[in-house]
Amino acid sequence: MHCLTIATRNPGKLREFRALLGELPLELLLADGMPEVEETGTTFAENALLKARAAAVWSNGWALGEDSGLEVDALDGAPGVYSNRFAGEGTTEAERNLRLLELLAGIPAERRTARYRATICLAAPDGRVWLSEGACEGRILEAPRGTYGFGYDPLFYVVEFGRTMAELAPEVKNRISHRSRAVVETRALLERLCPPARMVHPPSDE
Ligand code: ITT
Repeated sequence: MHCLTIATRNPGKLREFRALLGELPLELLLADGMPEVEETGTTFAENALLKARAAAVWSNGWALGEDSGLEVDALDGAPGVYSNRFAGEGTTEAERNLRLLELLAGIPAERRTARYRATICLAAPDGRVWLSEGACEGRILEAPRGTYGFGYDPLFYVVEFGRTMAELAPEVKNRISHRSRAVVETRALLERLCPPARMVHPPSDE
């Protein structure tokens, strides 16, 4: 394997995958021009599988799909797999954050517990798939803070750091996030599938 197609239209995710997988001897490709995959699954795993398989078929190569979202305990786990659409199709990140704040209005800090979840699917051109999962615990603040990251990061407070995910430098987010936890297994698998090319030294004249 030399190339891996990343099946995402989300630039924030893509940036993170580039950082998380950047050290592998692998060319990461965009699924540019691939028809949009309808996310009909009801779990992160089902949707990750749909995206990865579609990209493996489209590129006739190896592909990675990821589905992720925010689970808020006071909302019985919503928005979950609907994190990108729960305020309506085509809404902006700011509108979704506002909607989340409206839904949580009046709920005290200790009941605003939440977690990010991510499931990554690696798909081979021959139809084999591998799934891995990661989660990251936090709380939803009452107002956004910070400018790094994307999506719900300005509202997602990481207790151990006393900051929102959007206040943490990207390197820190990439050590603790749901995506970075899910990618550990995927990266180990990719390392086995594409070991670094061995350095071959030409015979020396001396
Ligand atoms: P692709 O399907 O093209 O990968 P998407 O943004 O539609 O992009 P999902 O369907 O997996 O991806 O939706 C995930 C949503 O969950 C995402 O749009 C954010 O709103 C939220 N989310 C996931 N991971 C996040 C993160 O690290 N930081 C902030 N929000 C995140």
